[in-house]
Amino acid sequence: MNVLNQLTSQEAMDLENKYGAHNYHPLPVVLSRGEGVYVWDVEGKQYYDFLSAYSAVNQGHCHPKIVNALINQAQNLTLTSRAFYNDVLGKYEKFATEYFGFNKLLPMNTGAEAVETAIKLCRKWAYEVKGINENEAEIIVCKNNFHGRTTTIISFSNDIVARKNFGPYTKGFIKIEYDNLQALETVLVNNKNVAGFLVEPIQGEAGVYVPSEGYLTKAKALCEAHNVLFIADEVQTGIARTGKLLAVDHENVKPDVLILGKALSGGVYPVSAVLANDAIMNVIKPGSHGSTFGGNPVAAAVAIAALEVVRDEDLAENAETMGQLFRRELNKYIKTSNLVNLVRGKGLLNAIVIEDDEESETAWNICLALRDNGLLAKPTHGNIIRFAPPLVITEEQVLDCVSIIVKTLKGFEE
Ligand code: IF1
Repeated sequence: MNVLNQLTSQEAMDLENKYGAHNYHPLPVVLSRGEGVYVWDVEGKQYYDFLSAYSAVNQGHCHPKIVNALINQAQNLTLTSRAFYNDVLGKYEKFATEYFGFNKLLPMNTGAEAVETAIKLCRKWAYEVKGINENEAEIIVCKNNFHGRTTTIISFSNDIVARKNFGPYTKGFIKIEYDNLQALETVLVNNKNVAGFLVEPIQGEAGVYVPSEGYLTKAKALCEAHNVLFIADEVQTGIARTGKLLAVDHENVKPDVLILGKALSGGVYPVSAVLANDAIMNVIKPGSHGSTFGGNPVAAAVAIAALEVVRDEDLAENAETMGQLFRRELNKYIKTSNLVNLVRGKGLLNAIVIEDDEESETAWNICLALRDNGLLAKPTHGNIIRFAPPLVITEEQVLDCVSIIVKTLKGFEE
């Protein structure tokens, strides 16, 4: 078979199963094109994308402005490494630091790399500025967190599948309950070696857990009172996903360290970043951190375009409005349903909780039926389905999708 021949869905799945590591269990659908809120499979069937590549495609699939930025830069200069300067990185760093309100940006590629970078930055600041004894820094994290899949990050995960048999694990992390200020304060009061608090403003993978109103504000205040860095992982919740540019903006909380990824590039290229002010970022000196592709000209050009699209197309406002419409319309069904308990979320990061246990197949089976009805979504657990369409979705499309979702769910009602 000539690999350039058009594959059938089954042929494509067979190739992945035979030649690819089995580190995922994808929904059985083979996509070959994306545009805006739509994707098409190899047989030409159209779907609404309600996952958005885990919130990396907030600007819509293959946004022309972002793709053109990729093409134009790629025809001039793709990669110099940071051994030399290039004529795009500084422009991007200036644009992005002003866009988010920080002095400096450290460019990386994946979300996990940016989280790792933030951990290193926090530790180095703790030793060289706060004065914690070397190798004794602790970072507070939340149970049911998801921050990526590197060895250090899974060391503080409580997801058995994500961490089993990957030890020995990295030390220096203290786990507390999410959305529990007393738990945070207790650790801060009793442990003088705390360097930072790493938190998702909304826990995405855990099932779109939105913390209590004021949690982020009070957590930040507790961190300030104890000279501990508040580190916001906005890889999934950032870039307008929750109805504000950042999820922390719902409470006007300014993190000491901001972690971005995914939609920072509109899903066109791996781009992530860590932002902080000079008092923190200046502990990083030449040679103390780096990456071959981090800050490359293509990433910089794509990220500028992706952020301009968010601003120019008012995507945060649209996410807020369309998210309210989505939850309002879905709740009309939920209040009559004996299958779905609730819908929760902010902006266009939402999830439904189904009356079933975490290990059940119900959510998976519902996603298979949604696929047959022209909408793609993925469960986060056996009883939770995340719904996160691109932020360019229109009112008409939201209403169409709610009707698809309701029709599908009714097929599973007792
Ligand atoms: C997978 C989850 C989502 C993230 C937050 C850092 C990262 C992620 C808050 C790391 C990445 C992705 C990873 C992907 C599935 C997806 C995911 F299900 F894993 F948890 F979105 F919820 N911080 N999340 O959500 O960024 O290194 O992947 O670029 O690993 O299966 P990355």
